[in-house]
Amino acid sequence: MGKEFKRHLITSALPYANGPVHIGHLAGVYVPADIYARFLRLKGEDVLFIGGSDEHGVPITIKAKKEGCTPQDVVDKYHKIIKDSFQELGISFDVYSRTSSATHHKTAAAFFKKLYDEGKFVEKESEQYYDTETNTFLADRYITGTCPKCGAEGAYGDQCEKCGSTLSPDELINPKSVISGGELVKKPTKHWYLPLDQYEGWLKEWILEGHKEWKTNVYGQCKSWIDGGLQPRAVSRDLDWGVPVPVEGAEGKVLYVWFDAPIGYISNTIELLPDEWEKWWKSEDTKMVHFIGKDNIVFHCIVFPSMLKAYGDGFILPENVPANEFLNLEGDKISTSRNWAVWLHEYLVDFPGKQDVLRYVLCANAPETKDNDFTWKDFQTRNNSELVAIYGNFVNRAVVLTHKYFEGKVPALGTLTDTDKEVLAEIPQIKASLEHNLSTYKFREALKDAMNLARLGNKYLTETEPWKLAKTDMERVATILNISLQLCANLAIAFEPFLPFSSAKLVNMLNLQKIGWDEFGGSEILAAGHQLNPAELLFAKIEDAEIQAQIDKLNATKEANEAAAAAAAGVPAPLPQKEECTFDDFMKMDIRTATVLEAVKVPKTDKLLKLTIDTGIDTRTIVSGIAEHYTPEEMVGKQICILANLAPRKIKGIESKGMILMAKDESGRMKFVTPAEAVDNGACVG
Ligand code: B3M
Ligand code: ZN
Repeated sequence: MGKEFKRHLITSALPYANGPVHIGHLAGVYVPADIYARFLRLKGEDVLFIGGSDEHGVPITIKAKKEGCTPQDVVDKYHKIIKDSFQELGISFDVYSRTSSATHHKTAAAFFKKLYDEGKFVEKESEQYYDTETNTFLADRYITGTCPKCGAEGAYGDQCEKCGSTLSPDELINPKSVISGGELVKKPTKHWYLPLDQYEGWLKEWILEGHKEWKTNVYGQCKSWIDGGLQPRAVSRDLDWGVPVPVEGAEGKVLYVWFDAPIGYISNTIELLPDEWEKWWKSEDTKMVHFIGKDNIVFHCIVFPSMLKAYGDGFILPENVPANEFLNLEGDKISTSRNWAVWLHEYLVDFPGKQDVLRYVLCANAPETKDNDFTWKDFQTRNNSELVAIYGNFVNRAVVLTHKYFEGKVPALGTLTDTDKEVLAEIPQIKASLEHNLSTYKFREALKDAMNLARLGNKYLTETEPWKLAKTDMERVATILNISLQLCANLAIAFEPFLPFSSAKLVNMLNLQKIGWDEFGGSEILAAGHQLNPAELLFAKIEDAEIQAQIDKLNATKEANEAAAAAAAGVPAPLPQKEECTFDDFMKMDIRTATVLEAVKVPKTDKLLKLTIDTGIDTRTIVSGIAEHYTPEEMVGKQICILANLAPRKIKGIESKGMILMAKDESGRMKFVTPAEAVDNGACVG
C-alpha cells in the first residue's frame, strides 16, 4: 500500500508569457494536470493546483525588442491571453499568477540569498561576450555568427537553427551582437553556480533508487543526465530583465530564468495562501506532482530538487513528474516561430462551446510515452463518431425516452434480466480501472475506460430496444430506462475530470445536486420518481466545412512560411494562382507541339527573336521575348509547345501567330515546356 497523503500539491509548467498557448502545451501539460486535479477533488481530496506565467528570460526580451516595447508590455499582453484562455478551457487552477509579481521577486530573491549566505553557490568569474555599443553582456541568444558545423550564417550562441547543432558562443565564427550588429569583445564577469555535481550521489539515491516507478521517458532522461556527470549550473545572468541578484556588487545581474521560474510555484502558493503555504510545501504528508513537457525534465527532476535540497528547511520533493512527450500538428513539429500551431485562444473563437471536444481529442491523443500527432480530420472523427454517436447519443435517447414514457421521472426498477445484471456489474469494474489509470497518470487509458462506460450504455439500449416494447411491456421499458439513467449518472462522474462542461450539462439534465467519486459505480444514484430536467444535446456534429477552414488556415501558414523562406533565400515567391477558369475555357486553347526551323534576332530590339515554326499544321512566324535567354543558334531544331490558336498580333511590324510556352525558374531564367520525349509536330497538348 502506498504512503498515505493528507493533501495534493499539483504544479504545471509555467508557460513563457511571450506568446499564447497552443495544443502542444495543452496535450503535454495542462489537460493531464487538470484531469488529475479534478479527479482528486471528486474523490474529496485536499488539492492545490498551481499555475502561472513564466515572465523572465531572454526570449521575452527579444520579443520586446522586436515589437519595440518593454518586456513588461510583452508579459502583460500574453499573461492575460494565456490566463483567460486557460480559464475558458476549464483548466481549474486554484491560483494562476506570474513571476513578474512582487511576491515572486521577493520570494525568489530570498531563496537565492539564503543559499548565497550559506555558501551553497560556487562563485566564478569568466570571460563573456560584451557589446560595446549597448554596453551590455550578451546572453547566448543575443550572439550570432557563422555556424562552425554547417557554415550557415545567422547561427545563435546557443544553437544553429539550420543544422540544429547545440553551440556555445565561443564556437561561433565571426560572432556579432544581435542587438547592435556590432563587433563583440570579451570582458570578465562574475556569476554564481549551483554545484549540481555535489548532489549527484543524493540524486542517484532519491531518483534512480527511490523512484523506479517514474515513467520510463522521465526515469531514463534522469539516469542519462546523472550517469553523464552533472556540472555546476549558472544561476545568474547579465540581463536587465528578471529578478535582480540580491548581492552587493551584482548590479546588472538577474537570476537565471530557470532558477527563478520553479520558485514561481512557491510564490504563487504564497500569493494564494500567505498564512498556510508552508503546510503545502513543507509537510511530508503533502504529495507533490509536477506536470511538464519532456524538455523540462532536467529542471524539475534534477535542478529544482537540488535547489530545494540545498535550501533545506523541510521543503518536500516531487513524488512524481509524469512528463509527456511532444504533440505534432498534421505531421509537422508545432512551432511558435513558424506559426505552425493551433492556438488555444483562436480555437475558442472558431469552436465556441466545444472546449470538451478539444480536451477529449488532446487526451485521447496525448503523447504520454511517445510524440504523437494532431490532425483536424481525427478531431472531427472523434467528435462525430465517439462523442456524438456514442456518449451523446446514449444519454439523449435515455433522457428523451424517459420524458416520452414517464414524464421525465426516473421509472421504478422491475425484475432484472441476466443482461441487466451484467451491465450493472460492469460499472464498478470500469470504475476500478478508471481510478487505477487516473492514479497512475495513464490518462489516455482512463479516458478509454470512461468511453467504455458510454459504449456499454449505448449497446444496452440498442440491444434492448425499449421503444419497441412500449406497447407491450412498460415494466420492462421502466427497468431498461432506470438502468440507462443510472449509467448516465455514472457517466457524469466518470467524465467530469476529462469533459467538465458536458458533465455539468448532464448533471443539470439529470437534476443532480452534486456528484462525487463515492457515488460512482452505484446503480441507485437516481431514485425512482426523481424528476429529470429537459433533454439537451451534449455534443454537436462538426461539419467538413469547419474542418476544411482550419486546414486551409494551416495551408496558408505553410505557404506564407515557404514564401518567407524563399524570400530569405533570395528566391522570388511563386506568383499566386490566377482566377479559376472553366473546363470549357481550357478547351478553347489549342496547344500543340512544334519545331523551330529558323531563328533571327529582331533588329533594334534586345529581347525579341523572330522564329519560323513548323507546327505540324503549317509553317508560321512567332515573335518571342527570349533573346536574353537563348541565341538564335540555340533555337534551331528545338521541339517546343505553342499556343497555336492565339489571335495573330503585330510585334515590331512582324505578324506573330501564336505563343511559345515557357517556364521561369527561381533565378528568373526562361525554360521551354517540351514533351519528355520527341513527338510529331502538331500533337495536341491537353
Ligand atoms: N517556462 C516553459 C517551457 O519550457 C517554462 C516552464 C517553467 S516551469 C517552472 O516551455
Ligand atoms: Zn549549423
